[in-house]
Amino acid sequence: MKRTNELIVALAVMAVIIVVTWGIYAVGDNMPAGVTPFSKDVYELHNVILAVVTVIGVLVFTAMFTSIVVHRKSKGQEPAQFSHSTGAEVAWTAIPVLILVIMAIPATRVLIDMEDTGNAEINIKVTGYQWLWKYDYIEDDVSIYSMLDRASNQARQIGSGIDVRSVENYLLEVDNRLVLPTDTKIRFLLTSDDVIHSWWVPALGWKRDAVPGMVNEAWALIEEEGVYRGQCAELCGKDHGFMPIVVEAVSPEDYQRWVEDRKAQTAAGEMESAESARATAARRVPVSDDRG
Ligand SMILES: [Cu+2]
Repeated sequence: MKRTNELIVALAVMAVIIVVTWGIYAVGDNMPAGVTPFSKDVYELHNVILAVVTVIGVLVFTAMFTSIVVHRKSKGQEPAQFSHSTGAEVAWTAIPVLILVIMAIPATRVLIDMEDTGNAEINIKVTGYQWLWKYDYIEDDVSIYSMLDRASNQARQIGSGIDVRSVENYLLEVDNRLVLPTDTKIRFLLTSDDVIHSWWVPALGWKRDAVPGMVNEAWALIEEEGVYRGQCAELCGKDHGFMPIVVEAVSPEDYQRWVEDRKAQTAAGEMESAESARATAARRVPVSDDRG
C-alpha cells in the first residue's frame, strides 16, 4: 500500500513539473537562434544544457516532493539513523562530475570555434565612444560614425512631448548603419577611446567588451540578409542606453557597391574640405599682407 502511494505521488509530481516546464519552454520562445553558424551552435548548446538541467530538476523535485508528502512526520515516519554512507557519497560526487563532463565537451568545442578569428575576408575595427560607435573598414579605408538616430534622440529628451511609441525602432536605430556582406567571414577588432563599452548584437551570437588600450577580437559569418539590432551592453555612462548598434547585412555585390559609394563620398568630402581650406587661405593672404 505504502509503495503504491509513493508511486502515485511521484508520478503526479513529475507530471506537473513536466507540464509546467514544457509550458514555459513552448510559450517563452526560448532565445533567438541568430543568423551565424556560431550563434546557431550557441543556440543548440543552450537547448542541450536546458534539457539536461530540466531532467535534473524534474528528478530532484519529484524525489523531494514525494518525500515531503509520503514520508511526513504526521504519518508516523521514523527518520533513518545512519550517519555515513560511502555509496551515497561516491554517487553524489561521480554523477555530477559525469554530467559536467558531458556538458563541457560541446561547450568547449563552441568556445574554441568562437576564438578562431583566422582566415577572415574583411576586418572591421569597432571603436566605442561616449556615446557612439565608429566603424573602420580596414581593407577599404572607409570610416563611419554611427549614433542614435535623430527621431529617437528628440523623443528621449525630457519634456519632448513626443510619444515614444510613435517612433519606429525607438532607441534601436542609428544614423549610419554598419553595412556588412553576407557569406563572408568578418573579423571584428574592438576597442574604446574613453571608457569600457560592450558591442552586442544578439543575432551574431556574441558580445565583446571594447576596452581602452586593448583590442578584443570576434568574428561573424552572416548567413541571411537583414537588419540586426543591438546595444552597448556595458554601463558606460549616463547615456549608456542611447548607443544602439544596427547591422545591415546585404549581398556581397551590394556591399561592394556600398563601399564604392562610401569611398566616392569620402573623396568628394576631402575635395570639398581641401577646396574650402584653399579658399580660406586665399582670403587670409591679403590680411597677412596688410599686416606685413
Ligand atoms: Cu557604451
